[in-house]
Amino acid sequence: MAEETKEKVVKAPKEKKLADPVAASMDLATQIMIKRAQELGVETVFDRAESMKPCNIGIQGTCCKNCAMGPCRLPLTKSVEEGSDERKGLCGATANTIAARNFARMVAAGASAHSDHGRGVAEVFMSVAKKETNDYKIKDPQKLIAIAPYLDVATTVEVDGKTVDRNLDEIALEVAENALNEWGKPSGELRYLRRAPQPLYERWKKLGVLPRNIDRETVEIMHRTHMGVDQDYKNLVKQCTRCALGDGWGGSMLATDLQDVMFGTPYPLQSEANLGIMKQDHVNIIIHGHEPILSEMIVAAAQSKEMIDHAKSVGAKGIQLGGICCTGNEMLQRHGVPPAGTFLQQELAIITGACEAMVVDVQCIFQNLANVAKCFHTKLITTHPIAKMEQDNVVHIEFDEHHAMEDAKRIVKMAVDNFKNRRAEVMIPRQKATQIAGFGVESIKYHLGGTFRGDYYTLNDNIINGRIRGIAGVVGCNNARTRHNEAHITIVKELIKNDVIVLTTGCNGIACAMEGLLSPETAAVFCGPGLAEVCETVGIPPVLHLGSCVDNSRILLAATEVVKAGGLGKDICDLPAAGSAPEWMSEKAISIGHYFVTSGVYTVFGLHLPMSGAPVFQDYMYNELEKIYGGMWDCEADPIKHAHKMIAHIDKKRKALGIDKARDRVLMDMADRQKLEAM
Ligand code: BF8
Repeated sequence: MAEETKEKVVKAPKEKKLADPVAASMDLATQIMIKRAQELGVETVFDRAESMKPCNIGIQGTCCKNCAMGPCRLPLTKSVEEGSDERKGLCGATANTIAARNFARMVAAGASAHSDHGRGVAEVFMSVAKKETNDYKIKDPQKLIAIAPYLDVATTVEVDGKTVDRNLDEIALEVAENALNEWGKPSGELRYLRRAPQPLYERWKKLGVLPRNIDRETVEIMHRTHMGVDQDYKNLVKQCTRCALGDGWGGSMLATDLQDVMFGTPYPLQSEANLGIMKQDHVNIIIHGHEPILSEMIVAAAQSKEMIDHAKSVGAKGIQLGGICCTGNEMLQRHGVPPAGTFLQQELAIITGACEAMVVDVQCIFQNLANVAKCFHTKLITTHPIAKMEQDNVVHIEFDEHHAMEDAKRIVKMAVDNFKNRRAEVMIPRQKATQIAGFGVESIKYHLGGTFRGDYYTLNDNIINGRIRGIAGVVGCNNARTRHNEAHITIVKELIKNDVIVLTTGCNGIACAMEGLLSPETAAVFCGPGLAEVCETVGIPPVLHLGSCVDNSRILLAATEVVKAGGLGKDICDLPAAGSAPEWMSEKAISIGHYFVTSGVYTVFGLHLPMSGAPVFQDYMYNELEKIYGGMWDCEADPIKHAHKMIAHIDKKRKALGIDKARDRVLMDMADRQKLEAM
């Protein structure tokens, strides 16, 4: 090629496509900030989603890169669709094996993220039990006593023939030891599995899928998916089950419980949500990530007189904290700190020009935050030894439970000192909504329980009489491949319109809050008549926010309580219930989905699932699993169809329970009633 032509090629870069703000998000604040970013020439995930398209074979789940003879790519072909599948990798691996291996590795990564978070919490809890730290304490001794028996820790002792309460410090130490053991004990099975309904536990036992310890199951997935090991997709799925159950009923559940013991069990409180929570005249600190070990201390430091006085001394009116992702949910449910947005809004919080510091720990953190922060005065602070960033404008302040308050104050002070350095014109969108959050197994018991007839009696009674058609768990991420929040909101609205009560966590919870669906007033506007009546009587929103993604364990336990309260079958798979992750993107969502499915829940994901390239494997996941576990996977990108698949499943379960007639009565309109009266 002539030199001149070469020059031309280099000098003519393709113009970058920009996102259309309205097509990218249904949320007005987000649209405003995408536009603002584009005016300032700051690139965001929404723009990148325009210029880079996903790999068509990866999406199908049939690209194998587990050895250096590959990557071997096995896209769907016409002959496969016609029933003849000759596709093989170099080693002979079939599309089913490849898709199952890829799926298994996603489960392992997702379960590891939740469970390593849980381990970190358990380690801090051990420091508390050993009294090695003054910064963290046991805030909820009642919860400690409630969970101790599930970890085989006695709460009473016999003294002189009398039963007396055991010393709380002793209980804490033993709980810490037994909890930490769950990650690596050499024999036995996870203790928390016995919290599941008895028939479910027995089914897992019979199938040989009881997790032995949390870490072992992820290591075994990595072994089995190594080149030349497990080549039977059904056997791989079995190991996925062990690993995912070790997440839901293990690492995640332990994280939730020990966080509640140390930081307090959430109870309903009022707050707000969306970027409009940031304040022009305040020092704004955004905490992003997942572990409340960090955010608990930052909340305490930011509320200290010392730091508030310091903020005033630099000309600010105070300190405004806001959360992104699940740290946002953790701070919300225990302190009422408002989330500034979901996963897809993380860059936008900095683009307001009013973010003095963004403090991050682990999971769901864009590396591009560093590039965005460079365009503003924002200090981007990493805090976790396992999650650093390579860019040189990122500050690393390692957070350690032994001097947690000192670290937190250092971080808050850095943010306050940065207030005077604001460069760009501040532009905070006004949009924010009021929300009631902080629900959990305990508070549902309080609001929807009955004193005399069983803990979840009122809830069960209203499901049986048909005012509430069923229960949906709608959870999970945003994904830049689909319009931000649209599927979340459409599905949730369709469910409550059809009298299905929704339990939410993660970014779905934040999306619902931003849209105003987490307020009791919503019931009259969006719910069907039965659900509206219950919500108005009890004074709850139709969408109950149960916290972060590790708190999906609260949904498992809430479902177990519903089973225990009676009248709706003997197992989770008997309940008129379904799960959904409308805009999933994370490997954690796959682990969550699989522990829901294998706990008996029909679970529908939005967008696509990486198994469409292996139809036999996909059929096993979508259809055969129901015969084994009572729950199965499904995928539906259209949000209305997605909601109606869930409702159809709920109706199927109502019919099997013989309560479908009750539902018919509730659905009678005025004309039907008049007809009855005339008879
Ligand atoms: O763990 S919902 S985008 S923030 S992964 Fe991440 Fe998904 Fe949000 Fe919380 Ni969960």
